[in-house]
Amino acid sequence: MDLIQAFKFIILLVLSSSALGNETDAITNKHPTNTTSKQLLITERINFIPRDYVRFEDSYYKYHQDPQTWNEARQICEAEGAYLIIINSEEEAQFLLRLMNQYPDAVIDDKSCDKHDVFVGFHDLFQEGQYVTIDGKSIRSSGYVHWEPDQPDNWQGNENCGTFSRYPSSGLNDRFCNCPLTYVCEIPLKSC
Ligand SMILES: [Ca+2]
Ligand SMILES: [Ca+2]
Repeated sequence: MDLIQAFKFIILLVLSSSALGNETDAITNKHPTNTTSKQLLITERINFIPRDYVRFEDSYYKYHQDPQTWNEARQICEAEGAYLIIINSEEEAQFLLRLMNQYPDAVIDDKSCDKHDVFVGFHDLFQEGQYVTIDGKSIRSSGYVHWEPDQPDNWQGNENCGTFSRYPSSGLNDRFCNCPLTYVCEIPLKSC
């Protein structure tokens, strides 16, 4: 090995050592030794969040642009380890509004019955007029019951599935379950 080759070898050694150090730091940051078991569970849970979910406070959310019936939307959310969004506060409703506004009419499939509405996780399928969330609680106990004007109206005696509208005013509505709409799935960190 001549002098130039020896010099290149030393440079390579230094670079390799530096790269390994960075990788080790990344692993250490991912699983810090002083992390509590609950924090570690949440960290591991985050690693399993499906693609395209975005975080707001204690949940992750995904806006699905492909319109589906309410029941199909519910099942797709469940298949992703999520549930059809349950709105629990005005803040969460405002976040949902901002999320929906990122998807203008032009990017939503024309099969949507209303490009201003998304399906959310409540219904009155069990008893007319008794609105419950998909986890079986009364909508009042969810913490957010802000209906659009003149809603719910059970239009044509057959509106039983929950929506949230972004236009003309934001709020809840009851709509036909089988008329396809876009929808939002939610994965709460609290379920860890
Ligand atoms: Ca109804
Ligand atoms: Ca209605």
